[in-house]
Amino acid sequence: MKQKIEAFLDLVKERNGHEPEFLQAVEEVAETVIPYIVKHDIYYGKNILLRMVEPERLISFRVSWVDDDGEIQVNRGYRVQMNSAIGPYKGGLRFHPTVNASILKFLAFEQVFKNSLTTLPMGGGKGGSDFDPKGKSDNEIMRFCHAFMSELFRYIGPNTDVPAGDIGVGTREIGFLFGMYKKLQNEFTGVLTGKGMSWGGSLIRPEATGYGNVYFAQKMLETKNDTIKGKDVVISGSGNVAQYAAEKVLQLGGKVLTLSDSSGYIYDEAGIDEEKLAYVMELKNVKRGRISEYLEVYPDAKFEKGKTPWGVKCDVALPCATQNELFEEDAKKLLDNGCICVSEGANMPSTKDAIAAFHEAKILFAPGKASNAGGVATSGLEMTQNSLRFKWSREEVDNKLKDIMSDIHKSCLEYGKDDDGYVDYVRGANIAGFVKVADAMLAQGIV
Ligand code: NDP
Ligand code: 2IT
Repeated sequence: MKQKIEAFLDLVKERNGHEPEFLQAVEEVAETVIPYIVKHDIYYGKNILLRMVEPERLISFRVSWVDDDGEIQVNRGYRVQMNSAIGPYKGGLRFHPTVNASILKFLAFEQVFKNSLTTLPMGGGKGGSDFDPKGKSDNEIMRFCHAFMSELFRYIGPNTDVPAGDIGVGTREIGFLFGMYKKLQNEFTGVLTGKGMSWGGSLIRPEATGYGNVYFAQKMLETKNDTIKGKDVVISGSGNVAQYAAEKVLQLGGKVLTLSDSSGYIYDEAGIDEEKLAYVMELKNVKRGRISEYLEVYPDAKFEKGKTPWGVKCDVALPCATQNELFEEDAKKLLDNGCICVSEGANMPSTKDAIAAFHEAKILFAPGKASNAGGVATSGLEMTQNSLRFKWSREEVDNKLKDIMSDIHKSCLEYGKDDDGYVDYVRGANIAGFVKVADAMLAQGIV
């Protein structure tokens, strides 16, 4: 088996040797899915996984725009259309200086499995740009978004490819992107999700990734007859996912000890309560400030510059910032401090060695493609509402989100239970996600 996996990975490395994040994501899937393929004749010998690691289409384009000083700026835009076997390509857009083909291919690849797990008919894609939104004026953001969409619009559509937000892309950016798409196509359609509430957005979409992650953690804890209530929770990030993960933890009676950004983390021993979280939301979403400014209002908290929060003692850890932000040594610190549950809000935040440490200690560990799927699932619900020209209530969407997270949890149990009863959620999510896409690919022939 080891040889089969290595032979496959060698092929993938040959073609993508310069793409470390993509290879990392593929390796994790290959190690769990190839043993399953080998045992099932309908999948064996069809090179399905080899087909799945090759994007159906990878688009790269120039984005030129003019900054507030009148200087011409040039960025690179991308869309990776990874797999459309079960529905239109679907996945976010990331604006961050680190964006490159490797990062977007890893994200698009993960998205294929994640979207399959949601039970909704969505293929996988991802896109974005190396544009850095930090420090840009609203007008610069608008000009960049308009320039980006003036090329991307050719490749997307409500039945073709439906982008949404990710790091650096929130409701403001989706608004500017939608405005340009609508102007160019002269069509008001659900071509993007994460739209504002007065122009086709879904209630609960802003909250969905963070809420969904905590619903998933709650499902995992239930398997141990436990709950979030009374738990000390450490969260990384302070953006969309982190904020609403924190909100849900508080609603369920947990205590939030940390938040972070790329400059460091804050630790508030007394707990970040509703009032403090409202301050963080205003600081990050309106003032677009740094998390260290928390101390200006709450001086009893500590700011640890340049560090991640994994050394803070906790019961539950929710990595909600970015990929490869939790290493083996961090996993060991969490385990030494008695952490019993790690549920990923970000995409691939834990390294391979960190995951191995969690598995070895047999704690509850959920990979992002399962635990952060609530965001894209609610995007799927936004697409449905747009097609129906209808709007569901907050409660209706939230209940559907809860049901979907519970179904994803069940799928992980179905494919991830070891003989001793321990649940390997990585294996469970990968195989469950794979089966649905592979069946559709087999039915559709070699295309
Ligand atoms: P935001 O842009 O709203 O927030 C990102 C947060 O992560 C910020 O606090 C940011 O800090 C921090 N961060 C970003 N890059 C780094 C880095 N290199 N090192 C340390 N911190 C970093 O993005 P989201 O909250 O939407 O996304 C967070 C994660 O969740 C990503 O992995 C994304 O792919 C994933 N995700 C998002 C979904 C969504 O619906 N939005 C759905 C599913 C997954 P700073 O401000 O300093 O950059
Ligand atoms: O990683 C993700 O799932 C997202 N950024 C959300 C994608 C979406 O289409 O809502």
